[in-house]
Amino acid sequence: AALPGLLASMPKTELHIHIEGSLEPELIFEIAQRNRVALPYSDFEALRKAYAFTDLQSFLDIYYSGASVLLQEEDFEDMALAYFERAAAEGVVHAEVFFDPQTHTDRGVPFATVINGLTRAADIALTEFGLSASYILCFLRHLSEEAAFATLEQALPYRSRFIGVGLDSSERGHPPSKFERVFARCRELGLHVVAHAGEEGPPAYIEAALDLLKAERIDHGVRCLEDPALVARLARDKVPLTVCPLSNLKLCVVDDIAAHPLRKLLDAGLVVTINSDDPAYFGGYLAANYQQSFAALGLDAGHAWQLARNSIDASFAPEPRKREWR
Ligand code: ES4
Ligand code: ZN
Repeated sequence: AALPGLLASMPKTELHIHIEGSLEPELIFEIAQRNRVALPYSDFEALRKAYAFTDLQSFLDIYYSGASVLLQEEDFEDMALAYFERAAAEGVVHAEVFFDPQTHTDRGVPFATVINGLTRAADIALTEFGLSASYILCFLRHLSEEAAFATLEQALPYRSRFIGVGLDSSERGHPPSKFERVFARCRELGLHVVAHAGEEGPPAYIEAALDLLKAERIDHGVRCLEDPALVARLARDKVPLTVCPLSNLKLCVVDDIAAHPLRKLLDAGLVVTINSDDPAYFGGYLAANYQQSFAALGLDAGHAWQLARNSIDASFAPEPRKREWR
């Protein structure tokens, strides 16, 4: 009975959140108005009604159009600060936050504008909410490796403002092999490496993310269950999976939250974490992801402590900080 309270209050990290996916319809309209950007919806309620997705691509189309209102440093700051405030209220002590610079630089927004706004929000989150935040720069995999290299070049003057790189956007048809060289360069620069794999794509993309990109965590990864040898490898090597139950439901990766493989992944001995992915689009923040999964799958307080512990262990935070949270 006390489980929902525990899930919302236990100290935990969030390791799979796209900051552009935290942009609520109300804030999209507020920013659109002040930037005089026209939107193809009459108001925020009409926009929210359009959030009915059939697969990853149907979501990405509307996600990129929502992000098109972001023009000024303050827009990025307001977006991230709103997320940090909600996350801190749900027991999040540390967040490793994805951002998609190409979504903005391809519209003419300078990389500096994006990273300056995000950095200011993270600084405020630490002082106001005690939440430490780091950023992970994601390359859009539907774009070319050349475009990823150009983005890395633009980001290098701000190397100290992000801790790693990731790979997101349309998975099918865009295997990790496409980005092998740019990720090798990122590793030389001392950046952490993660990658979305096995959300819609096959288990072979998870293997490729590990073998070719040297990914330290796999984002989603739920389709690993189709390959028992891969599951054994992920368990043996303690490769964390950043699983996003409500995302998988809304993007029709699973038909029903009760059919979500979270429990199977845990029972297989994997380092599973729960995350919100794009909470403004998928109907809930981190606590809702925990609560709905726990209710549907019959998980208990033991699972809760294990998942919170995994989220701390799987983070890139310094070991002394981790000890404070455990
Ligand atoms: C994403 Cl759910 C998901 N998958 C891949 N790329 C993404 N970008 C934002 N959300
Ligand atoms: Zn994601």
